[in-house]
Amino acid sequence: MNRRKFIRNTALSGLGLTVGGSVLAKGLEELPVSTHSSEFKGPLVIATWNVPNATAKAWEVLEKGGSALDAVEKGCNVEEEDPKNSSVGYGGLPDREGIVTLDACIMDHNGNYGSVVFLQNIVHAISVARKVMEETPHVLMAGKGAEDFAVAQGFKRTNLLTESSKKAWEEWKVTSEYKPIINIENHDTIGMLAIDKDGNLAGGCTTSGLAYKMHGRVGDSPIIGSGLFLDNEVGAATATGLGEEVLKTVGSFLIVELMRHGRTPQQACEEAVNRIMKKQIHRKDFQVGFIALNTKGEVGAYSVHGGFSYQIYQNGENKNVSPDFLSK
Ligand code: SD4
Repeated sequence: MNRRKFIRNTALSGLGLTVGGSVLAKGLEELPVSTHSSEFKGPLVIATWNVPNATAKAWEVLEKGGSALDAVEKGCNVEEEDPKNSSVGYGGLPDREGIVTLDACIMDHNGNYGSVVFLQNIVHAISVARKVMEETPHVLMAGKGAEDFAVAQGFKRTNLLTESSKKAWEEWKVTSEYKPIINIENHDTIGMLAIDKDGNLAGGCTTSGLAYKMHGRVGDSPIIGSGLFLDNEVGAATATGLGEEVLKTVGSFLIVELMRHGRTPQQACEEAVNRIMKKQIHRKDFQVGFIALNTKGEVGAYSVHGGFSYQIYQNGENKNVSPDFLSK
């Protein structure tokens, strides 16, 4: 039994959740690695927005034969520590009280998931989410508890509010007008999906959420099925944009299920955007964008408005693509 399984078994017993040694042990066995056909276009990584440094980092892992899970974590870490990315990690724009709160999640090919919401003072939220997944019996931790857990796991406390985010917030306070930003050019919430040489999928999503949100607000990004979902037998999807709309339609789960029923990643992304906009015919002032990947390594992307882009690193080439969109 490895350390992770040991900790998890111990913790589950502590919670009185042991359901009989053999059943539990069996339930925690790794699932078989998926096989893939000659049509396979991987390994590859895709990410929301114009994030060449993040996909390059993820590709470095994939190229050496590393796992999709390590690739998405390392790739997302690049944006989390970049003070110029004002939607993620260090330098992320704060809420209306001037406090930076982070949401992040990660998912592996066995369907394991870990998430942190309303996390403060820790740069690498996605790495804390991975620790939740691998070192605890839980899947989602919030706020102060998540922060204390991160510190106990060796993460350093850091003030995430940079001078430039503070200045932007102070300027915003002059009007305090709250309206969703359509696109933050070049950088935004990072949702990343990867498939490794073994055909295994992983995904991660990390964000400081909507700028000037209400204190305590949590978006779609850390919520399984909304900001991120994958099924190793089908594919993966992730979202960016106005989280409330993605949450209401469970967008990423919807895309994976549509792919399960035969849609291409592109068709599935389009249907998810259409599903949102069908209920929002009078409201076109917000952006939502999805990207998706299937087990063959085919990709798709679609958004409500133009201006959305995604980054893809495949066959040694790192490029930014502007996908089609609904509102023309
Ligand atoms: C949220 N979906 O918190 C995130 C924000 C985002 O592009 O993706 N912005 O609602």
